[in-house]
Amino acid sequence: MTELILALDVTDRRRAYAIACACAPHIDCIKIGYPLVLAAGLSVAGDLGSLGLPLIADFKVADIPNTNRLIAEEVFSAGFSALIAHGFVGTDSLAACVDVAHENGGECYVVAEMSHPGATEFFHGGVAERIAALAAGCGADGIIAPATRPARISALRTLIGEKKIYSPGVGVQGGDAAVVAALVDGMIVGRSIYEAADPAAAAAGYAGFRR
Ligand code: OMP
Repeated sequence: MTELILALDVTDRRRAYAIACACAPHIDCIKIGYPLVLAAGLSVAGDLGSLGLPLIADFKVADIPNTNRLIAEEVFSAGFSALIAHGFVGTDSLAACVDVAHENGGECYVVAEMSHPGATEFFHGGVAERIAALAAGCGADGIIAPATRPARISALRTLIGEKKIYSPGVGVQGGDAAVVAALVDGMIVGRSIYEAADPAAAAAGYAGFRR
């Protein structure tokens, strides 16, 4: 089934928890990253973890293998179930994240191609394809691919076998949920839910696209 992943990029801890609680019945997973963790501290993972949903750490980790390992260990010690890493840093760095994830019973997702307009400045000419192949070769659990370019999702799908695709860019960035839901394993939606007048209703609306 296509999952609905809430990207909870708010910077107030109580607001984050309130939105997560309201949306919880309609979502499959919560993703947080620098905005909330820098504002509220890593312990916010404990608050959100109490809801019983998988929790993704979107730190787009991109460092040398030893530093990646140290970051990933902190992430999984804090209670996250998955980590997002960059692949352009190379096999050894990515493998460090994948290894720590799996040592902890967690998952690692690799950014293959980003969703914003500027991403095309560097993610072209086969770069995304190479990163997707690297992710599969390293044993990562899936890739991140852009909801804003559905054709690219389909192209990258051919390179990763049974690995999952999580896709951001639905809603505010222009991605069409009806189109994307048919192509991916998880839709990542942020502002279109958490900035809505009624986040729970918005989440329920996106949940309706799950297949
Ligand atoms: P909204 O644009 O508000 O729906 O949020 C999208 C979420 O997905 C944010 O948390 C972004 O940081 C994240 N994201 C992208 O938007 N584009 C990408 O290429 C990759 C990510 C990501 O790794 O989650």
